[in-house]
Amino acid sequence: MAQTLVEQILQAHLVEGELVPGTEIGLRIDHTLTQDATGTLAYLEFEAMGVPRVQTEVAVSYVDHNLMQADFRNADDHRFLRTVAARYGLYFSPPGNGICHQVHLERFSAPGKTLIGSDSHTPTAGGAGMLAFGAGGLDVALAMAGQPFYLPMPRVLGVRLLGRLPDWVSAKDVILALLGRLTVRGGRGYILEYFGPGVKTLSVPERAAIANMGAELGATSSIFPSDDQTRAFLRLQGREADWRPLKAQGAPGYQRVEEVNLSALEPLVAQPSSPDNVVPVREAEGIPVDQVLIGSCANSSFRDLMVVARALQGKKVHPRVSLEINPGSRQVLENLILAGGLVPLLEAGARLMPPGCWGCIGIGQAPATDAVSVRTFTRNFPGRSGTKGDQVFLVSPETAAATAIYGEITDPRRLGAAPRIPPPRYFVVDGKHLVPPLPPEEAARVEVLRGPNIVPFPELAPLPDTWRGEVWLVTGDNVSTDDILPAGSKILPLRSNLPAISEFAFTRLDPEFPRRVKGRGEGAIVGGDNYGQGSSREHAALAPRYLGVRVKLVRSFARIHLANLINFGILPLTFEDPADYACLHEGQELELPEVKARLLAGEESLPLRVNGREIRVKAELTPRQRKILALGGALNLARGK
Ligand code: MIC
Ligand code: SF4
Repeated sequence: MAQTLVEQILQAHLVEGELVPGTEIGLRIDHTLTQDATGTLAYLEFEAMGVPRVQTEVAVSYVDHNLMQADFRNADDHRFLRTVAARYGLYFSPPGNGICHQVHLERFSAPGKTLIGSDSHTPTAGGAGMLAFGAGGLDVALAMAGQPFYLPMPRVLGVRLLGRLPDWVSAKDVILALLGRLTVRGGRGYILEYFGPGVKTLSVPERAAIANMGAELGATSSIFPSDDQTRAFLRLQGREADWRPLKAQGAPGYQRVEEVNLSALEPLVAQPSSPDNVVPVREAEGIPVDQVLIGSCANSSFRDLMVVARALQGKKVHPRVSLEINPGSRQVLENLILAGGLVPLLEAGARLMPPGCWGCIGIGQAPATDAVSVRTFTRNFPGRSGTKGDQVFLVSPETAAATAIYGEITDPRRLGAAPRIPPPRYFVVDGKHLVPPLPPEEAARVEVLRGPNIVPFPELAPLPDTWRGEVWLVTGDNVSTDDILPAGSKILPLRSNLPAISEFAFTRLDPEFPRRVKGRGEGAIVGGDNYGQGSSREHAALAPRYLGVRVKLVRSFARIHLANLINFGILPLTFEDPADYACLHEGQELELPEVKARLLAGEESLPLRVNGREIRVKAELTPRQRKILALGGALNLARGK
């Protein structure tokens, strides 16, 4: 029978529903991952469920996002995560081990398995044939508790790869080409399945870089077949036993096909301030640059850092430029050193950070005022770097290296012969700093250590029969979760302290928002298309809910944020007539008459009174989601309230 690779894996993990696009399916989850910034809340939620031990084959708690430990709060979070892992049967990856997606790819990825992670770039593991999804922390907590992961059955977009990448063009350029073509909304509702003769020319780390930034397309996931390249990668990792071949069967019916001729690609750049604002590097050449950052879960593999090392060998970084290297993992760093890649980087003038996310999420590395920053990272949403009015360009490691040398955006093809990076003769496999799960009897004796910054999960009130509130904010299109609840070094230490972090909700759009709405009952946010794109942080749902936001009325939602809103009892509504968006203004009185009963009765079209006038809004929700919303949140359902 003809079947896509995606359908095969979904079929093998299906516990509820049918593989009909648009309907809700429930999947058995094999692996989970969390990172520190989303993990603290995820484990508070897991604890609230009262399950004695994680139920998945593999569950890993990574510490990679906020490594600054500027005061006790961050260090308390790390200690909490370490003791929670020991108590509940998880692996723990301590600070310095590396970025969750890179380490998971190296040490745990397994073709054909499912993974959910409380980070939007979890689909990175699709580079090794895993079906991996980004999700809110509560969904990850539920999966750890043995519950299915629910999602709308995606469509499958086949991406046929032809040819072979030319010199100085790399995986990042493939995904930037797709972003330029499809935009940050173009992948919504789809899993991207790569196929065709070009696939075998790409190594697993290259495939992972492409799968990683499928998140920027808004895609549900991305996946590559498992073939000889996958086997070679797992062999290098000492895990060949985890390999199995996997590909689409027969002539599968992709709901849509895009073709990318790798041979015809050239170096590309995403200009400020959206990952889909893509042009050829040659069109941006000559822009003076102050900072070049190399790293992130998209581009910090051994291959990527070696390319930069070889390109910089015997050269010097331009005096205006601060070049900084954030390796993806300890293993990457060790192999870089062994292969002779580190000294050329340091000699050229690069600054080395320990493995981790760092400036990608605004932990240090903020650019100067009006400075141009060129990064191999994933996202360049406005202000995400930590500097207001920032100008962040996203590029491949090759383009970043050329730019660091010339001090202006430079097409790497100017550097002459392209470096060849053969697989290393000696490859260090470093798993010894991953703390394995404790046996159950020992785990039961572990005390979970909480500092004063770790505040228990709040009680969330159920939905009233009729809801009344006010429009508190009207926003535009493509609002990201970085706009809703920013990250950065000031706010990240508050991820386990909801009352404190809620003081920052929407402050990027309106600095007065929290002060203005507090104590005024409940309210609504109005938005445009692709509302809530970007990060999976559930704080972007929970913090507004804490302030009283109960309704979000938008043109369309991004997938993970929509799931998070439902999990925390925020009604996600869309306009029946999109023109009504223009009639909504801050301060208007809203009423959703008998909303609870209507929701529970399955009504898809609801009346909404705006200052007494009635419009119709859509509630496209499954029975499970309606129940959660009526109860005020998914945890209330899980606790059997
Ligand atoms: C991101 O890249 O935006 C993050 C920081 O990794 C987030 C998670 C978070 O906000 O903690 C993500 O991608 O989900
Ligand atoms: Fe970390 Fe950046 Fe990757 Fe998010 S996108 S996981 S912040 S490296």
